Parts: sequence; structure tokens; C-alpha cells
Amino acid sequence: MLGSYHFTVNSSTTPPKTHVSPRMSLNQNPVKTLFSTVTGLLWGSSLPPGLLVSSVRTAWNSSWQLMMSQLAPSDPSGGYSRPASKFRLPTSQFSPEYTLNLHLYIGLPCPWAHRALIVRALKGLEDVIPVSIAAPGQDGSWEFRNTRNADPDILIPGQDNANGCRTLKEVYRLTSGSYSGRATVPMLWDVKRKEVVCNESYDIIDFFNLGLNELALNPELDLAPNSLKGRIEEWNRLIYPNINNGVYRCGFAQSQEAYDCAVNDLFNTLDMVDAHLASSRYLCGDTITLADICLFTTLIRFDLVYNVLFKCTKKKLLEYPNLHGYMRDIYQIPKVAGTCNLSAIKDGYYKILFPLNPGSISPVTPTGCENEVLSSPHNRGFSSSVDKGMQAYAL
Ligand SMILES: N[C@@H](CCC(=O)N[C@@H](CS)C(=O)NCC(=O)O)C(=O)O
Repeated sequence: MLGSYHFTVNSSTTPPKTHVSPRMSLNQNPVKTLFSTVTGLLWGSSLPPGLLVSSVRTAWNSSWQLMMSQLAPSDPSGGYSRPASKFRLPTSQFSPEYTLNLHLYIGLPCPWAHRALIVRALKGLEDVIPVSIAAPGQDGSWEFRNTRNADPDILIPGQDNANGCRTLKEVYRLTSGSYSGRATVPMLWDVKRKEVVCNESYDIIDFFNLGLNELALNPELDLAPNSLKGRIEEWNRLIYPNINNGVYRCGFAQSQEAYDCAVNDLFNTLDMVDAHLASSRYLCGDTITLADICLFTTLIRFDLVYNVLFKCTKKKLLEYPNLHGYMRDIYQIPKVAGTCNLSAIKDGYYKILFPLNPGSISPVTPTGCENEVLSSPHNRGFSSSVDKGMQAYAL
């Protein structure tokens, strides 16, 4: 019975009752108390259901439009339009003076930050580029936690190890030029100069790939060889708008028309990539590249989050045999699984993206997203030169 202290769930076949206490009793909720008092004065003990629904719908729709317009800027048709990153690091500006003073800020749920974490791990840059892991706060902005991590191999949110700030916004404010834009992750920070070097994930992974080779433990690994640059760019041009940002275009659409367009683009592109992967181990053949890393960080979140929360519902990733095997193949590359904190990913979306999930209820983890399944044989039937290099490096 809704509105009482306990919800009772009855099974149709077995009589036992399960009592679940809500986080805060509805009777203790001050908003509800005020609402009941006002409606009680006007209509007696209960508001007519039709009136209740229509008034809450009007209020909720206006609040939702307001929140979405600020959190997820849109174009006139209601399509999500991602703000551009302010601090860029084009390859031509890689500067040797950066190399000894860098610090990386990330958040575990974020697919863009995850790219940086994976390339840092594969290149063996962990000691060269220390990391601070922020957690999403209740308002969605990044904040640091007072936890000390006893096991550096397990990534959990903690303190700001470079500046001792409480929030990422504070770190951005330290940079010269009084930046007042969004405080996003990933962010690469120059410790000595106290300024943001870059907050665009692709620039960061491009830099990690070759820009720090003198200090990397795995300098031989090149995730963007010259011979494949053109093909990598072609894949990125297709995958970024339709898959990486495509899932956000579905989730943050503010009109049916914008959602329909995004969801068609997304699944047409997934179908196409799945077909390509039937005869190719990675996107560009038998060599793993930056394009694969960028696709992977969206795929690993797909069934766990995007399929449900962002309404990417046409299919589950599990229904794409090649894409699912490909994702497991990359997950099983030494060090990659260690960058994937699945429960932090789930919490970061379901508990924090309030406009899309006001009750903060986190759904059960679907089959296929558990570590055991991700670690099961991928049966891709390909072998590549990459395996050797990766295995040797992992020893
Ligand atoms: N274009 C950026 C996007 C980064 C981004 O949007 N990060 C999100 C987390 S997934 C963020 O930090 N959002 C916080 C905010 O917008 O205030 C990149 O690829 O690095």
C-alpha cells in the first residue's frame, strides 16, 4: 500500500511477505507534509487523482525542461548538443617541458575519462602520470573523497593528490584566466604551472600514445601508427557522433523527433560495426588502435547503463555476437579490466543523473555485464601481433 510506512510485496505462489523500509518515510517528508496539509484544507483527506496527476505533470514537465536545458544543452529541434572542450592539446603543441609535471583527473563512471585511463595503463604511464579520482556529487559535479586507497591496483574515488581541493571546480579555478566553464573529466593538469593542460579526451589519449615515450614502460605500443591514421579518423568520424555521443543524444533528447533520429543513427551504426567485426578482429584489422579504445568505453557501459537509462533499447549489446565478443576481447587485454569499475559506473549514472532517474533506483545488473562473463572466452577466432606484445608487457 503506497504511502504507508512499509511496502508489502506478495508473491502469487508463496505466502511470505517481504517488508522493505523506504529510505525516508513518506510521512516524514517535509514536502509531502506541506502538500498534504494544503490539499487536506482544500479537498479533504485526498486530492482527486486526475487533478493530482495533471498538477504534478505540469510542475514536473516545467522543472524537467529547465534542468535539461541547463544540464544538457540542446539545438532547436531538441537534440543534445555537447559543449566543446575549452582546453585543447593539438599534437603539434606537445611540449617536452610538460612531461615531468603532469597529473590526470578522472571520474570512474565517465567514458571519456576511461579512455585516458586505459591508454595510460597500456602505455605503462602509471608512475609518470599520477591520477586523482573524483566522484560525482549529488548535484552531478565532481568532488573528492576523504578515503585513502590501501590497494593502488583497485581504483576508487579519493582525494585530490595534486592540489588538495575539495571539488574539481576548485581545481579548474586555480588555472589562470579565471575559467568559469564546466569542470569536466578527464583533465590533464600541469602541477608546476598550476594550470589545465587539456580537457579533451581524444587529445589526451593521442598525447599519451606517443608524447611520453621516453618515460613509458611500453613505448613500442603505438595505438595510432601512421599507416592507419586515415582509417582511424574515418572510424572516429562515424563512431563519435553516432555511438560515443550517440548514446547521450538518445538519453538527453528533449523531443521525440530528436530521440528517434539519435536512436536510428546509433543502431544503424552498431549494426554496421558488428558486420565489420565479423571478419576483422579490431576496427582497423589485426592492430588495436585508439579508435578501438574509444569504442570500447561506450560498449562496456551499454547494457549496464545506456540500454536502460538512455533508452537505447532497440537491442542489447549481448544480441550483437561480434560486438560483444570484441568488447570481451579488449576487456581481457592485460590491465584493461582493472580500469573498469562496473559498480562505480552504475552508481555514477543511475544515482546521479537525477533528471533521467528521479528516484535514484538502480536496476539489477543484466546478465553479460558481470566480470565472469566479460572474462569468459571471447571466441573471436583471430590472433594478432598485438597479443604477443601485450602479454609480454603484462609479465
Ligand atoms: N569532450 C569531453 C567531454 C568530457 C565530459 O563531458 N565529461 C563529463 C563526464 S562523462 C563531465 O565531466 N561532466 C561534468 C560537467 O559537465 O559538469 C572529452 O571527451 O573529454
